Amino acid sequence: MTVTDLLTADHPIVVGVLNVTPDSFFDGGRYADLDAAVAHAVEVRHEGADLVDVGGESTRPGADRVDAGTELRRVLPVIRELAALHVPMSIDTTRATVAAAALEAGVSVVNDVSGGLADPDMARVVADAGCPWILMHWRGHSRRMKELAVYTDVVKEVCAELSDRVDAAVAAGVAADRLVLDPGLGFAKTAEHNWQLSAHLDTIVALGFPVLVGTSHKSYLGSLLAGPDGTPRPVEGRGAATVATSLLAVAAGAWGVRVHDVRDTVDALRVWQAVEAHR
Ligand code: PMM
Repeated sequence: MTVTDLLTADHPIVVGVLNVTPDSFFDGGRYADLDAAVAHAVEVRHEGADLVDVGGESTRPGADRVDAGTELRRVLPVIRELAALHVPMSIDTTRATVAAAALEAGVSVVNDVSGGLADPDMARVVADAGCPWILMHWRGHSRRMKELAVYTDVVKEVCAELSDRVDAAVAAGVAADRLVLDPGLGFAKTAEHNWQLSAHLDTIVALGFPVLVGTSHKSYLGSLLAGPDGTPRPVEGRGAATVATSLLAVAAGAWGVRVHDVRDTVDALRVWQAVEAHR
């Protein structure tokens, strides 16, 4: 499947997460070793991931930034090996230099959690490459995320802020049919904001762009599933909730979902597709 086909696919897109970081909240440290990272990406591809999203900087709330050199040293060896194995990839970065090097090394999609806000050069890199650009809703880097979670009407504001990012991307020369929008669940959002956005995902879908949703193992699922003493469900125990939120997102019109548990998500989406085929 070419990248263009990916954006117009007639099945829900599954993006498998590969964080080559020591400190991501779920898979941090697991794939720091090159062989482990490559093996995991090949596995999630076999499980049905349409894209493997390679990231070299943790975006968990409160995380400190790493420099571009560190990010590149983490992601480039993995990207080069996976490109040789023809694994389709996106690069999860907010830096234009990292995106450019990753595109050069073989990724075909840029996943920018800042929606182009963090680096003024990102739009030019994407426009020059002509590649798809996932614009996530974002209000600031991880350190400041919590204080930025203030909304009067979260659905309206996220739609308006995403539309601003679309306008900026198009003004910078990026083709509108290359854009994917993402509400950015967990990024400058409280649990209540995440649930509001999930409940009104159709409003974001109505903006007319493919919509990607990432709920995988995020902390609001841990809060929802807290035990009787209020202790959040640990990250490893949030798999079924991730499948549920991902399935609901697709049923509400999402183009794709970004998950760690690719096999379970693909299975659930196959069930959904079988039912849809009988409507
Ligand atoms: N979430 C994370 C990282 N990158 N990208 C997009 N487009 N959407 C997301 O929701 C998203 C993302 C944080 O999760 P991780 O630490 O498990 O990668």
